[in-house]
Amino acid sequence: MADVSPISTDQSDARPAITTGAIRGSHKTHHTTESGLKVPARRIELSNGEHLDVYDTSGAYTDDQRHIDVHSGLHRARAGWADGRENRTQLERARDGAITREMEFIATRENVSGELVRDEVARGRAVIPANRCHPESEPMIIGKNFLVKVNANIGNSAVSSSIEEEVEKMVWASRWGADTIMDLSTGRHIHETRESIMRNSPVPVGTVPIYQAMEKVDGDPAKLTWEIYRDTVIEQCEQGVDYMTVHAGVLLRYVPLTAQRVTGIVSRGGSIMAAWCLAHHQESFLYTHYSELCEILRSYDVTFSLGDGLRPGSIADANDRAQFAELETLGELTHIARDHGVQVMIEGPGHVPMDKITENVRLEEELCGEAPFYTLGPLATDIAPAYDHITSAIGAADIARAGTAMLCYVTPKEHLGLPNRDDVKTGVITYKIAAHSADLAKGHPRAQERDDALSKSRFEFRWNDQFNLALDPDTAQAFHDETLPAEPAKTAHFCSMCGPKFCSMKITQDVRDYAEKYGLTSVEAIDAGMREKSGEFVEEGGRVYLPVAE
Ligand code: IRN
Ligand code: FE2
Repeated sequence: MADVSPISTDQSDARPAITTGAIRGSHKTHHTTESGLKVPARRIELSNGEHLDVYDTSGAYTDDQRHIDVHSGLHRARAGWADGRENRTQLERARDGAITREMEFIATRENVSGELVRDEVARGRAVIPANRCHPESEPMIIGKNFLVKVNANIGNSAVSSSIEEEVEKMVWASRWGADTIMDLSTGRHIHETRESIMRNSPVPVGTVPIYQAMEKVDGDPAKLTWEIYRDTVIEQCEQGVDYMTVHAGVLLRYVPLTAQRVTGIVSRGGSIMAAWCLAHHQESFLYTHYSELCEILRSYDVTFSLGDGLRPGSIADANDRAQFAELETLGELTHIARDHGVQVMIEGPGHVPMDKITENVRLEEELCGEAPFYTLGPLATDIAPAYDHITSAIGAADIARAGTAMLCYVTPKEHLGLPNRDDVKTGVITYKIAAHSADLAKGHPRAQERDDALSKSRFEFRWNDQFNLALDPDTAQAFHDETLPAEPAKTAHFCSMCGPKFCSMKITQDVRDYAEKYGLTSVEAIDAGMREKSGEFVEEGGRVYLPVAE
């Protein structure tokens, strides 16, 4: 359904601005760390006087009714945090035994100890994507022992959308809970689009630099060179990109392994690198210049997201030789990057039937030294174009439960077109469901608080609280109001689904009231009620079928 958006992009004057406000029923609050850092949270106020604070990714955009000037960008909160340690990455600092400010911030945000954060980063089991040139971002962590994260892809293509629209999509995605966004823009104004996104993004931003390098050679992969690619990477590091997809595992000898596949190579970056290797009959320059690339990323503390250029693009191709051969190479590259002090995560599939999902996590952990896994879905079936946010959320929930640290969302437009703002929201909410379901199943200590609060409000017919605690309060209320729009219905002890007489929750509450009245427990109350009924039954002759009154 279409949203009634509190965000509007005002382009009537020369300076484009984004007007935003709090998500309904909630406001921004801050938790303070030991050394005084302010960590944002979203406080949902309940009608019974209680409140619940939830993880908040929306940045300054929900502080209050605000006008954010797209040109001047967000406050550079993280500037100066490195304290003269600009030459050390989070991984190196963690190995030194230091708890950085980013780690301290994250510990409060995730409700864990700073030492746990440091230890997971030092082992390479978690990453903190935080380029020093992106001081506007709020630190977050990606790792299996933390909350499962969600990435939203945005970006224009050669054929549609403007810079403002992309900034608005970024704001919109983080508003609904995207933990990171990736700018996959191609076409013209790629640098300017990214600059606007970087300066206005409260969440880490990822890119795939090979896309921009391709623009520089007019779309002919054979013309790509290491030098063009390297300069593109440096340009993006300077702008503050926090993590980069690098398809360095697509080796020349792996390309023939895809020949018999149903869908060949479906990765954009993977197909570009395969085309380059075949055209030159040489090993990929990403692979041969990998150490140099590590040094560049290290000097900005940009995190590698080693790309799955040979991921399966169909159920038929899942877990095949090409996919796992590339994964072996990604393992080798992980260890090289870590030796350079660079943080690494590993991208994963794709399209995978549910019985083949766990094997992906097991192998990735084994081959890549437990580097955080970051998967695209996977889609658990191929048969539902237009519903691939759902086919992929099924796989995503399963793979996250098995240990995937971050999920790359899929929108309803997957395989069909470029997502608009509504699709972005649908994709993010769908993936928050998958991620949170995994958090519950993994026994994350605080995950269930929100479920309990919502269920309690549902049982007590506090409708507004139920809406406000929902991942998407606006749609929850709109669906309720479709049938019962009047204000008294917000306190009514029924909804239009079952009506007043058949509401199971209403009946359960009647049972409890009866119990209280007669001083019984609920079980006794049901028992007493039953005996009363059976007494009536016997009194009336014990007949199952009563004669029709004449
Ligand atoms: C995530 C996991 N596997 C792939 N991804 C995302 O797909 C990746 O992070 C990036 O956003 C996009 C790259 O697509 P190609 O170039 O591999 O198709
Ligand atoms: Fe696909």
